[in-house]
Amino acid sequence: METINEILIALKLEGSINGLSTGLEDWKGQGPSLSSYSPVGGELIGEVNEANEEDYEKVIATAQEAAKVWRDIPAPQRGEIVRQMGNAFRTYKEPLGKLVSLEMGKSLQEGLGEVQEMIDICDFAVGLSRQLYGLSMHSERPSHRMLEQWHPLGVVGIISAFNFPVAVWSWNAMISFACGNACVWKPSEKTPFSALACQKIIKNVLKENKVPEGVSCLIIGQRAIGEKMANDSRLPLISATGSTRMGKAVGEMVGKRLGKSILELGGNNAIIVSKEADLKIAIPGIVFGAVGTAGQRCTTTRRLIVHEDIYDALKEKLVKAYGQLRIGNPLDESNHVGPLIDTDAVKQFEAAIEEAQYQGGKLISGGKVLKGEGHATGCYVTPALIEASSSMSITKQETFAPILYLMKYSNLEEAITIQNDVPQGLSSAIFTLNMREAELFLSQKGSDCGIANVNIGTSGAEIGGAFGGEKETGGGRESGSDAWKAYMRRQTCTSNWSTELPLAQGITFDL
Ligand code: UN1
Repeated sequence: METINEILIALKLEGSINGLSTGLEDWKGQGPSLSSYSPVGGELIGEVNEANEEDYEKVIATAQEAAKVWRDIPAPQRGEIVRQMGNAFRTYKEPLGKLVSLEMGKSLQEGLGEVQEMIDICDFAVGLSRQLYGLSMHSERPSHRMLEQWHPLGVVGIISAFNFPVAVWSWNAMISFACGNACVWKPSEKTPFSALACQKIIKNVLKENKVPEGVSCLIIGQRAIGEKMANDSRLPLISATGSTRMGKAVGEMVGKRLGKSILELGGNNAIIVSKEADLKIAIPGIVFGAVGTAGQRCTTTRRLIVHEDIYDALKEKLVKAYGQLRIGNPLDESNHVGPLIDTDAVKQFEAAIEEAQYQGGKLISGGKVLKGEGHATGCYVTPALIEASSSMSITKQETFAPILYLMKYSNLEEAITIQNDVPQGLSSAIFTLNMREAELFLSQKGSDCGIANVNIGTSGAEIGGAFGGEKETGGGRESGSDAWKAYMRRQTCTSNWSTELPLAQGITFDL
């Protein structure tokens, strides 16, 4: 296996990484030093300086200047530059995917998948750059033309989480670039090097195209930097991904200054398994949804609502599947589950399992912290299966770890009620071959989530759809479909080419 240095060399980051890459050539952060350790084997990935107050001001000013140049470049030409960014991600897919795996702890397949998601959103944004359509309307006044058009917002602030260190930023940034905005990105302080790698790749493309590098700015720091961004009216839009607690704070700060926000927050996603499900596809869908990324996706399957007639059989199959899971170094492709991000996350995993048992749940598989060779960081756990009831309050909380609560239902309406009866509303799924059940689940009486799947698990959404959820998930939409509209401002234009000045609503005003 390659060492960290070899990966960084492949990314051409070695030697140049010890500085904050902000869009200002060779400028370094002047704040305290931040060390990034891998949860895989505890190795130090590198150290980087956080931004201080002065750095923050420089970054915002640089982005503002760059935004003025960028917005004047025709959208399809901006799209061409985004196309080149996609190609650069293709070139660096392997080392970047490995760095993501190493720094965040997800499996190599998922690290590579994350980079693929970045490539895909670049392709989407290229097409979008020729499709930023507005409508035209018929004016009620003669010889008047009415239309709406979309303009860039300026500088967009992106706050991203550790669990998708690069892909979620790219959903926002690539769409935002096509829309004509500059971006300031605050990545998670737990994964700064994955962000630095992306920034370096992007900067090179901007440089080659002779456009200001400040179109893509990075700012590394802790919560205080995120708060500064949320309160900063020079950032008309803040797109934030993370916990509901964080999102409520950001939403409040942005709301106070009447800014715009896109919030993509916690999920508590359930799969309903009907007695008419094809278990051959349901089992891998459930297991991948629950243990993929070690249960640290916002789309992770956290609750399983199973028809009583098949409950025992399904439970047996799941216990067997969980027993076969290999937990260890995520860069070793024979392992299914890597580490949690840090030992704090492990403590939360243990506390939730203890609480679930206290509330009457029964642990039927996993739930242990692994120690010893290959698991020395203390971040590796065996995914937990817990028999539970929907009335247990712990099942209504998002614990960012691989814990799956199993529950029984007797009719589909009841299952849908259980599925919706949580504060979060991100993703949901049903496994059934019964068309009436599937349609009820997708109807207005069905799932109340932003994502509703049939015969597919809750995680692994494609970039072409709008991504996000309702209730405490925050209501924002990112990525595909018409999510781009949130990154632009709409302008309604009415133009009079007559020789009169008729007023709307038939009002007369004679002088
Ligand atoms: C997240 O966990 O914040 O749908 C994003 C999925 C991925 C994205 C997850 N495409 O699971």
